[in-house]
Amino acid sequence: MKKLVVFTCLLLFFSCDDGNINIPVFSFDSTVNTCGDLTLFKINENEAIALEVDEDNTDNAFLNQERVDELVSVSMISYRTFESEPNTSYFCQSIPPAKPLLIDEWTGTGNLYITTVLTQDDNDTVEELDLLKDSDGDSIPDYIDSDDDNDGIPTKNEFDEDSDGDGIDDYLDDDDDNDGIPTLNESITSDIDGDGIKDYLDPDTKIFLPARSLTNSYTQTFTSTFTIELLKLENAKGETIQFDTYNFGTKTTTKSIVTEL
Ligand SMILES: [Ca+2]
Ligand SMILES: [Ca+2]
Ligand SMILES: [Ca+2]
Ligand SMILES: [Ca+2]
Repeated sequence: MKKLVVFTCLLLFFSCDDGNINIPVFSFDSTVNTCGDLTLFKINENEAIALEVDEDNTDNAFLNQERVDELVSVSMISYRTFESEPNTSYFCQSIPPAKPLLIDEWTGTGNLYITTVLTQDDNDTVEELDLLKDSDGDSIPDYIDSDDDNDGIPTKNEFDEDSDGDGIDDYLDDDDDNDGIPTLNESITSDIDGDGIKDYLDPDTKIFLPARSLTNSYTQTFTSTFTIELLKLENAKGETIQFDTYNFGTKTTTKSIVTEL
């Protein structure tokens, strides 16, 4: 992990007043890991950078909210080099483990800004670009409606079929066999006349049942981008690492929303 000081000078952000320092690579990919409540960290071989956000993140509440370039208070920023690569649980322990051996540590300050973007999708395989379209009129737009015709059969299970040939695909057809009884009120499991066709797809079978219960499910994805302005880190020897703007990286969290209708 030793690098020549000339190299560090080329990187511009290290101080160059020491001819024999353990110069780190300071090269991380963009994926931010999290631990506890709320440590953000990245590990690249024998180096790691971590910071502690001074916020409550119980149930991912902090990560799961939209924000634009919001300044967030930070209680710790630390950059460490090790004798060997630490595992991902390293920063998840209140007392740092003895191994791998810490070679050096830079701590300091910076202004952390977070932008979190929310995207939502029902993952029903239908491309639903019109965010206002609500095919079944249940006030849930198609792109987050897992059952676009409210017939009790998820869109992903009846996509791109037109069982009764009426020109309406099953996922938008609330009477899939065109027998006048809504699919929601026919059995989707029984084949009462034994002809190999389930009742809800069999126009010969007309048995009106109480409506099956409806649930809606979709996924919320929160993508947080972390940027540190005026990052300044210093080790015990007074060597510094500085960035005007350091792109700390991104963290994606997902949340499943399930609603009984
Ligand atoms: Ca809808
Ligand atoms: Ca459906
Ligand atoms: Ca149809
Ligand atoms: Ca029917």
